[in-house]
Amino acid sequence: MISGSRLLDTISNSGSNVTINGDAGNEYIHNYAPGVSLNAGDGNDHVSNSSSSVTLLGGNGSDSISNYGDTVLVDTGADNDYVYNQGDAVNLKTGAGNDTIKSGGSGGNLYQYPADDGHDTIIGYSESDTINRCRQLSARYAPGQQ
Ligand SMILES: [Ca+2]
Ligand SMILES: [Ca+2]
Repeated sequence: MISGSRLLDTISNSGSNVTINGDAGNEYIHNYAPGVSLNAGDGNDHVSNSSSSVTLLGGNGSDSISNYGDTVLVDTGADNDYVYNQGDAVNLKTGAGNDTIKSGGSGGNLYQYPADDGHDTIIGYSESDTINRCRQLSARYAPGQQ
């Protein structure tokens, strides 16, 4: 278990199968190892991941999440979040707030938008992606970068 303090922190992890918990402050959290569960907690956090089989939770606050790993679960949590995804087979779930997802990679992603919780935007939607419950969705069907 790796935990941040209430001040601005930078956490870099290269250990597999660990849990990383940010605290109430604004953190920069970088993960380079597989099997990691990462929760940024409250605050406006910057999260990046480059490994597979990882869970990324933004928590409260306006978070910026960059994912380059495959088979990853991203849950933005509350508030207005930004996700940049280059991974494949990624499960992207947006919470309350107006979220923006910019996605590339070759696809196979699942976008989950709980209804009535804000106005979300996808950029880079791919033909092999799936969208669930897109009631508030404004999707621009621009081709994803390969
Ligand atoms: Ca935090
Ligand atoms: Ca959030």
